[in-house]
Amino acid sequence: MTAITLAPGLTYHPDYLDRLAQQRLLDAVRDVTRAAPLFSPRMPRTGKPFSVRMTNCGRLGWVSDIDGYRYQPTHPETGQPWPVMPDQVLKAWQDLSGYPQPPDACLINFYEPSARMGLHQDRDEEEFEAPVVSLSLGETGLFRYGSLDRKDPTRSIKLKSGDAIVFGGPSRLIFHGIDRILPGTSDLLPQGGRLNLTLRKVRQAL
Ligand code: MD3
Ligand code: FE
Repeated sequence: MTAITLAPGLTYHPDYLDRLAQQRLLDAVRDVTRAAPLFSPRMPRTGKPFSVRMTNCGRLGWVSDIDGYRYQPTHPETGQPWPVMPDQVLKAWQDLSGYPQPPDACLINFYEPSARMGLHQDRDEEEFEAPVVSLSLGETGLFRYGSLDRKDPTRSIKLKSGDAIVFGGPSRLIFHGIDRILPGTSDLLPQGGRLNLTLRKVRQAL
């Protein structure tokens, strides 16, 4: 399979999942959202809702509310443990991460056509030696990434349904975000929108 190095530690795998694998992953995501419904995370301090809705699977899930960002073992609204990570997700991690332990968390972001995610760093994890693996489904997202300094110039790439991207090593803490969703770019999700799964090792191995 083709892997394109965009920067040290940043590899892009276009069309990593074929259409059948995308459909199977979508079915697995639907199973997760039935048990752990999408919720609207809120900005710390202000309580303003994100435009992206989220859920998680795996032993830990990322949540955000007025008290802050954190990983926790239960859904913020149902109080239930997160569903187990689907086998397909674990297999993608084994294949792409080069990391010896399984991920602790799989954050599932759902973008309606008008949703976006501002430029940020992912640093709520304790383990930065492990990469973050991202899988995209549905409509194309215009993804922007920069460097370790917010003020540095950025580049953009389109993440389309089935694409995978891995951020490790010197790219693990780069600024990144989703500027917008490109409408009409996929028929995988009948109602449109985009799903992104990010697989993470959160806790350091003992
Ligand atoms: C670079 N998600 O959930 S995926 C996020 O498409 C997030 O939903 C975006 O940023 C999305 O935090 C971007 C690509 C991505 C994911 C994790 C990263 C890029 C990353 C972690 C470190 C550096
Ligand atoms: Fe992020």
